Parts: sequence; structure tokens; C-alpha cells
Amino acid sequence: MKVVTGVVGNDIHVVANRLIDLSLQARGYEVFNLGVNTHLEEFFDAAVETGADALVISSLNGEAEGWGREVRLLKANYKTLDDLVMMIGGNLVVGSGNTEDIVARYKNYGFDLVCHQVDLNTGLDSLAAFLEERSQS
Ligand code: B12
Repeated sequence: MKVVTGVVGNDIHVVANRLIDLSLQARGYEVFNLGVNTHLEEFFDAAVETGADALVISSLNGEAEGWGREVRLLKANYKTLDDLVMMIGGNLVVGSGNTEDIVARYKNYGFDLVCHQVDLNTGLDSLAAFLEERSQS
């Protein structure tokens, strides 16, 4: 399975990104890491170029809240990405908020898996379960 990962927006927090890259590799995924300060179009372009199965996006400074609103609109420009699994995690708001509301908001933006302040291994377990379930349907 191929995964494109990176940190969305003008967000320089790199530590989680490195851990995600290593953890995905340890789980057997082929990883294309775009690093920090990555814009949505760059994620989608990379998904097309690599034929990725999933996008695993991080936001640590919370600005994904702004970028997230453009996901459906931008993704609609890419005809081959209908089956791309969209996952996001980290700190998904600036400040604090109710997790249920945050998850619902990001699902509405078009994400399949939303991990607000969820630890990495739990999040990656849910990605594996989601991909497994989908391959059987
Ligand atoms: C180190 C740090 C910095 C360093 C970053 C150095 C670097 N190049 O990485 C410096 C000092 C530069 C910095 C700058 C800023 N920071 Co800072 N920073 C931190 C700090 C202390 C630690 C982050 C870290 O590396 N943690 C270690 C990693 C391993 O943990 P993690 O990032 O939480 O990631 C874990 C999980 O979130 C999860 N995860 C992450 N992504 C994903 C994705 C998926 C899919 C899944 C499943 C899980 C997952 O997995 C990781 C491992 O479990 C945090 C506070 C904290 N204690 O967390 C603030 C923090 C992230 N920073 C914050 C802020 C606001 C900023 C600044 C905007 C401050 C400023 N006013 O300038 C700037 C950002 C500028 C920018 N353009 O982005 C806030 C964000 C607040 C918010 N979202 O509301 C925090 C939370 C501090 C705070 N409490 O206010 N920061």
C-alpha cells in the first residue's frame, strides 16, 4: 500500500511527521513524505503521481481548520482520486474544542479518518482496519 504524508499549511512542526514516516514504513507501507509546509494541491498532485491508496495529513498548529474547508472543492478537480483514503490527525483546532464536534466537522470536510489528539499507533491501527474493511467490501 502506498501512502503520501506531510504537514498541511504553514506548519513547521516536524517531529510527528518524522515519526509518522518511520511508523508507516515499519508497518510495511510505501511512504512518500512531503514534509512540513505542504499545501493541499501538493498532497493531491503527489497522490496522483504515486498512485497512493491513502493520504495521511498532520496539523499541529491547528491551521488545518482553515485548509480543511477546501478539501472537497480541490479534490473534485482530480478525477482519479475518488478512492483515495483521506486521514488527518494532530491538533486539529487552534486552542481547544469538543472532540466530537471537531471529528464531525472534518468528516464534513471530506476526511474518512479524523484523529484529533489521538496517539499515532492508535491512529495507524484505525487506518489499517479501514483499509482492510474496504478491501473486503
Ligand atoms: C516543539 C514545538 C515547537 C517548535 C517546533 C520545532 C519543529 N521544527 O518541529 C517551535 C518552537 C519552532 C514551535 C513553533 C510554533 N508552535 Co509549537 N510546539 C511545540 C511543542 C512544544 C511540541 C511539538 C512536538 O514536537 N511534539 C512531539 C510530537 C511527537 O508530538 P505531537 O506533535 O503532539 O504529535 C503526536 C500526536 O499529535 C500524533 N499525531 C500528529 N500528527 C498526526 C497525524 C495522524 C494521522 C495521527 C493518527 C496522529 C498524529 O502523533 C504524534 C506522536 O504521538 C508543542 C506543545 C506540545 N507539548 O505538544 C507546541 C505546539 C504544537 N505549538 C503551538 C504553536 C501555537 C506554535 C506557534 C504558532 C507559536 C508561535 N506563536 O509562533 C509556532 C508555529 C509556527 C508554524 N508556522 O507552524 C501550539 C499549537 C496550538 C494549537 N493547535 O492550538 C502547541 C500545541 C503549544 C501550545 N500548547 O500552545 N513549536
